[in-house]
Amino acid sequence: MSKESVVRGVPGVRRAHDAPPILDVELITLFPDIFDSFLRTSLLGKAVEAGIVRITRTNPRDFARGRHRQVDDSCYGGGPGMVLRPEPLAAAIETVQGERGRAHRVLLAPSGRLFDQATAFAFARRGRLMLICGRYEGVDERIADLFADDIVSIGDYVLAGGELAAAVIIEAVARLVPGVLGCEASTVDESFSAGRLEYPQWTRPPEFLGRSVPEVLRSGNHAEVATWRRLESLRRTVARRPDLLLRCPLSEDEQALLEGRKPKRRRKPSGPDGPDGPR
Ligand code: 6GU
Repeated sequence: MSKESVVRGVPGVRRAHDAPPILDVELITLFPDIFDSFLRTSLLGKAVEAGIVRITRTNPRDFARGRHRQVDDSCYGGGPGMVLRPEPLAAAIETVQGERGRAHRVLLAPSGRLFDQATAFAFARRGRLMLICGRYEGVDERIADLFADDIVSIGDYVLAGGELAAAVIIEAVARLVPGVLGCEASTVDESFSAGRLEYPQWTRPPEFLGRSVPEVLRSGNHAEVATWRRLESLRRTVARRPDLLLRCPLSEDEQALLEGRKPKRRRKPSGPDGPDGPR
């Protein structure tokens, strides 16, 4: 039997010390140093140290030929800026796959489909990901054609390269992996998971710069707190992200809640939060 160890900083999670990572990310990047402090810090740093998450960085420049190890070149057809040549990227991708196996290969580019929470969940289920970071004005299209299973952007703005986008994706995906967050319930309630923004939150002190924590949150009435939070979450979504409502329209209950009407009666819940549970 293999030895077990308590994962440091992650209460209740025990795994064999030689267990494979649950999330295995291959980063293909010309600037591996960008990720140094990011990968060492906070819960992600702990998960990497504990072996729950493995991030391996590979630099295509190490596969470039010639005295100057040139990875970019001018663009066919003319135009500004440089384009990443396909050979060093292809060699990096194939070497990684030869050594550690096939991965779901994601090319990071502003021309990709938008990364969202659903994609984060899908990537978390994949287990093994390759994030290919573009740079300069772009990547030779044959890399997208021949090597990318997916092309993803993190938003409608242009970054100088895919590295920060890769960091965003790693953080969003890693925190969905069991044992990384330390509190699994927190991925359920939060913004986007149900097509709604998260409700506002407060902590101590109860009064700060003349602003008080809403009374209902200090009442101890769990049912009222839950209803209040649902309403605030809806109000926020309507005010800040009406686009989310197009994809995920208001239910009859939500409509009623927003208009201050009583929702249609549903079956009373049973269990600890039901009418017979603790007050
Ligand atoms: Cl993935 N790459 C670059 N260069 N810019 C971006 C992006 C990716 N996502 C949004 N902007």
